Amino acid sequence: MQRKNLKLSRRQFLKVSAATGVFVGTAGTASFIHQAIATPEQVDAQLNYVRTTCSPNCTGACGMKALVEDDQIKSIIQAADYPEQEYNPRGCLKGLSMTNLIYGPDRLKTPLILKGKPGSGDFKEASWTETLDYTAGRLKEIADKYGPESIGVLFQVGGTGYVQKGAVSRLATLAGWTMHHAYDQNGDLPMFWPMTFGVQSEELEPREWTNSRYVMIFGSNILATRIPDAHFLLEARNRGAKILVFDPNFSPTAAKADEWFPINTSSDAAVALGLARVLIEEKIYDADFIKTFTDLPLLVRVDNGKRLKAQEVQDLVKPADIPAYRESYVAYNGQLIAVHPEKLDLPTDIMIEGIVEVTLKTGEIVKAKPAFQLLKESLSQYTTEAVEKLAGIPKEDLVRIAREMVENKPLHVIYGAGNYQWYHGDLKGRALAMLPILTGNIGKPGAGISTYAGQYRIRFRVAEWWVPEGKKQNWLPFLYVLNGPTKTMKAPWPKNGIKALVVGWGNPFDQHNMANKLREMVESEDLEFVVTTDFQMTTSCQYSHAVLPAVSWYEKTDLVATPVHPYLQLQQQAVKPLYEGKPEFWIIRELAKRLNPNFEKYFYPELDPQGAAEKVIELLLKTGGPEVEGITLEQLKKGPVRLKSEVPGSRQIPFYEQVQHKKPFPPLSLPAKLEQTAQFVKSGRIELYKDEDIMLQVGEALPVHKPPFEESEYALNPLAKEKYQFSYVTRNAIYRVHSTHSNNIWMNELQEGKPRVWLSPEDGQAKGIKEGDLVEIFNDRGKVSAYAIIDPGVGLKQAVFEQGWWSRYLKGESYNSLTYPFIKPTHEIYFVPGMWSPNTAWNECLCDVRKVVDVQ
Ligand SMILES: Nc1nc2c(c(=O)[nH]1)N[C@H]1C(S)=C(S)[C@@H](COP(=O)(O)OP(=O)(O)OC[C@H]3O[C@@H](n4cnc5c(=O)[nH]c(N)nc54)[C@H](O)[C@@H]3O)O[C@H]1N2
Ligand SMILES: Nc1nc2c(c(=O)[nH]1)N[C@H]1C(S)=C(S)[C@@H](COP(=O)(O)OP(=O)(O)OC[C@H]3O[C@@H](n4cnc5c(=O)[nH]c(N)nc54)[C@H](O)[C@@H]3O)O[C@H]1N2
Ligand code: SF4
Ligand SMILES: [Mo]
Repeated sequence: MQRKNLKLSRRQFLKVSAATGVFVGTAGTASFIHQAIATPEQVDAQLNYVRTTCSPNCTGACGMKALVEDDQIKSIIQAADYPEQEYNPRGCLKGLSMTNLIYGPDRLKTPLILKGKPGSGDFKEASWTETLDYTAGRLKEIADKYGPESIGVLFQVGGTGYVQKGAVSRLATLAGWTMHHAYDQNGDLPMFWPMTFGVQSEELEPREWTNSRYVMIFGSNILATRIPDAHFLLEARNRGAKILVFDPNFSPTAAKADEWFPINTSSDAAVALGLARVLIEEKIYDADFIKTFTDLPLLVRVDNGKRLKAQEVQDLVKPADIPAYRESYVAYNGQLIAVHPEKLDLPTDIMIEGIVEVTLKTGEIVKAKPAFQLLKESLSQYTTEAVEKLAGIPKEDLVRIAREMVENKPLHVIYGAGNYQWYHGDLKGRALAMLPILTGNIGKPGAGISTYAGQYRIRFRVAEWWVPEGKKQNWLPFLYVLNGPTKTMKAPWPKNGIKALVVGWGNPFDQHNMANKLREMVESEDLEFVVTTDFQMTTSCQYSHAVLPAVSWYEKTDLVATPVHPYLQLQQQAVKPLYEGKPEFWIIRELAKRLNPNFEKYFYPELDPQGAAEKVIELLLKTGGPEVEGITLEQLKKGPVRLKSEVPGSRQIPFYEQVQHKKPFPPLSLPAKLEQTAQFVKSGRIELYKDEDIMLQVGEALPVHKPPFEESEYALNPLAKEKYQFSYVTRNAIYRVHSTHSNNIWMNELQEGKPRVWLSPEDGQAKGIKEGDLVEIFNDRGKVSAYAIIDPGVGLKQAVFEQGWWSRYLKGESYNSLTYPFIKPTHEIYFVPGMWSPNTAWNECLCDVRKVVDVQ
C-alpha cells in the first residue's frame, strides 16, 4: 500500500482507533464508540500504513504494515496482501513487537569510538565525520601493513537486503577485502546438497507441503522456527498426510505429528540407511527413476573404488560434446556404454546389480560393479536389529515406515538445521536424501527433500550491483579464522591472517563458536580493529573499536527475496532514520570515499540514500535475469510479486526441470556459475556414490552412519570421552531470532527473563538437579549458566540450551564459548563460497552439567 500523508484530527483518530480495536485509554463513552464503527475500507483510507517486510535473519520475510503517525510507528500489523490467500497472513509476535527494539533502550543513537578496553562498554560519542575518518584511517593502516585481504567482512544472509548488503559486498570487492560467507559460518550449509545434487540447497515452497502424503521430519522444529508457514503442515495433515517426527527431543512439532520417534542424537543416518535397506531388500524402490536420474547404474572399479571413465575403457570413447566440468562414465547392459552426462537416456535394461570384467585401454582387466550393487552390499550392515541398537527405533517400525513411504506418495523429507549442524551432518543428509531418491520422489509436486535455514539464498542475479565489473572477490570460510588454516584447505588463506573485521547484520561475538576466543583475539590485539554497524548495542558492538549506528528495516529501503515463500518484496521506509542512524548504503559510501576517492563513483554520489536505493533496485530488476524479468519497482510498491520459475505457476519445486524434462543435474545455484557447481556431480546425475580421494580414504564413498564425537571431540582430546558425556544441543528459540530480540521485554516476559537448560529427569536425578535450579553447563573451553527445566521429553545425556542470548543476560558469559570450530576434510574437496565449504557444527559439542548455588 502506498504511504499516505494524512493528518488525522484527534476526533477522527479516536473514531478510527475504536473501529480497529486500537486501545486508547481516554477513548470516550461506549455510545461514542458505537457511533464510530467504520468499514475496513474507511479505516484504511484514514490511516497511514506503510507496507514493508520484516527482515531479521529469519526465513519468514513476513509482509508487515506499519501504522505511522507523526513519523513514529504506532503499531505493526500483518500485511496479508499476498496474491495467494494461502500465504496470508504471515508474522509472529517478534515481528509484531519490533517497536520494542526500534524505540528500545539499547538503540544506538550516535557513532561511538572505543575509549576503554574492548568489551568494557567505555565509548566516547563521536560525530559521523570523526568516526568515519578514524575507521577509514585504521582500515587503511591495516591494509597497508598486512594487505587488504587481511580485512575480513562478516555480514549476514543476502536474502533480506539486496541493496544495502550489496553495498558492503561492492566496497569489499573494490577494496580487496576478504568476505566470509554467512551460510557456512552459521552452520546452515547442508553439505549433502552439493555432494548429492550439485546445488547449494533447495526446498519445496511451504504451499507445496499440502500436496505431500507422507512427511518425515528429521530435527526441524517447524512449529517454532517456521512460524508463518507451520499452518501448511497442519493443513497437509488435515488433507490426510501422515507426519512423522524424528527428534531426540519432544518438540512443539513432534506434538503435532502422527508419530514421534525419539531417536538417539545424531543417529539419523542409521535410520535412513535401515529404511533404504528395506526398500532394496523388498524391491520396492523406483527402478526406473534411479536408472534414469542417478549414478546408481554407473560402474565403479573394485580395485580402487573409482568410477570407470569412458576414456579409460578399451573401445569406448568419451563423447566429444561434453563440457570440461562433466565426465563420461560407463554403464553395462550386455555391452559397455559410454554414458553421456547431459543425456538422461540409459536403456531400461541397464545393469544395476552384479559384477563385470572390463578391459582398459592399457590392456589391464579390472572388475567393476554398478554403484547400486555397492550400495546394496554396504546397506547389508543396517539390518533392522542393528538400526534398533544404533538409533533406538523399534525394528517393526522401520519395516512399516519403509512400506508406508512407498504406499503414500508424494513423500517429503524435511531435514532440519539443528540436525545437520553436527560433524557428520553431510553423511546424515546423504543418507536421508536416499529416501526420496530411491522412491522416485524428486522433482514432483509435494515431493523431495528440503532444508529450511536462514535467508541465505540469492534468488536472482546480483553481480551487477554486488561485484563491480571486472573485479574479483576474495572469500575465506570464517571457521578458518578461529581454527587456523589447515593443510587441506582450498580457500586461499590471507598471508597475514585476518587482522580486522567489518561486521554488519550479525552479532558474531555471541553467535559464533568460540565467541570467547574471538573476544580474546580482540583483547590481545591479534585482531587489531573491529568496526560494527547495528542499530542496537549488542555484545559485538561492545567488542568493537568503532560502532556505526545503522537503522532498522523500518527506516530504509531495500529489496527482499527469501528461500521460503517465493516472493519479491520491498522493504519500504516507514519512518525517517532515528537519532543519527543511517542506512548502510550511506555509511558504505562515506567509508568508500575516505578509503579511496575513486571509489565514490560506484555508489551514486549524486543521489540521497533513498533515491540511490531505488536506482539500485531498478538496476537489479533489469539485470536480475529470468526470475525477476518484467517485474518493476512500481509493481513492487503495490505489493509482493511472485518470483518466476520454470515450474507451472512459478511454483518452487526443486529439480522439476531435471525430472520432467530430463535435463542434467545440477540446475543453476545463484550466484555461482554452472561450471563451479556442476563439477560437484560430474556425471550430470544425482550422485549417491562419491569417488573423490578423501571420500574413499575416510570410508564415505557411500552414505554410512558414523557416531558423533569420534572424529571431532575425542580426536581433539581423548580424555573428553570420560570427562564430558553430555551433548550440548543449542536449538533455536521461539522467543528470538538468534540474538535479535534478546532484549525484547515482551519476549523475555514469556520466558521469565531467564536462560534455561532442558535436562531429562534421569540426568537431573543423577546430577542432583531439580526444576528451577541454577545449573552450569561447562567443558574445558568455557561455561554458561542457566535454570534447569526437567523435561521427560528430553533425550538422555543432553543439555538443551536455546541459542541466542546476549552475554549480558548470561552474567557476561558467552554460551558459544563451549563450541568448537571443527573442520571436516570432506568439506574441503572443493571451495565455492557458501556452496562447498566447511560448515559449522554447533551441536558437535560435549559438556557436563552441575548444580550451582544461586547467589541472586
Ligand atoms: N523463532 C525462530 N525461528 C527461526 C530462527 C530463530 O532463531 N528463531 N532461526 C532461523 C534460522 S537462521 C535457522 S538456521 C532455522 C533453524 O531451525 P531448525 O532447523 O528447526 O533447527 P533447530 O531449532 O536448531 O533444531 C531443530 C531440532 O533439531 C533437533 N536435533 C538436534 N540434534 C538432532 C539430531 O541429531 N537428530 C535429530 N533428528 N534431531 C536433532 C533438536 O532437538 C530440535 O528440536 O530456524 C529459522 N527460524
Ligand atoms: N551455538 C549455536 N550458535 C549458533 C546457532 C546454533 O544453533 N547454536 N545458530 C547459528 C545460526 S543457524 C545462525 S543463522 C547464526 C545467526 O547469528 P547472527 O547472524 O549473528 O544473527 P543475530 O544474532 O540475529 O544478529 C543479527 C544482528 O543484526 C542486527 N541488525 C538487524 N537489522 C539490521 C540492519 O538492518 N542493519 C544492521 N547493520 N544490523 C542489523 C541485529 O540488531 C542483530 O544484532 O547464529 C548461529 N549461532
Ligand atoms: S521474526 Fe520472522 S517469522 Fe516473525 S514476523 Fe519477522 S520475519 Fe516473520
Ligand atoms: Mo541459520
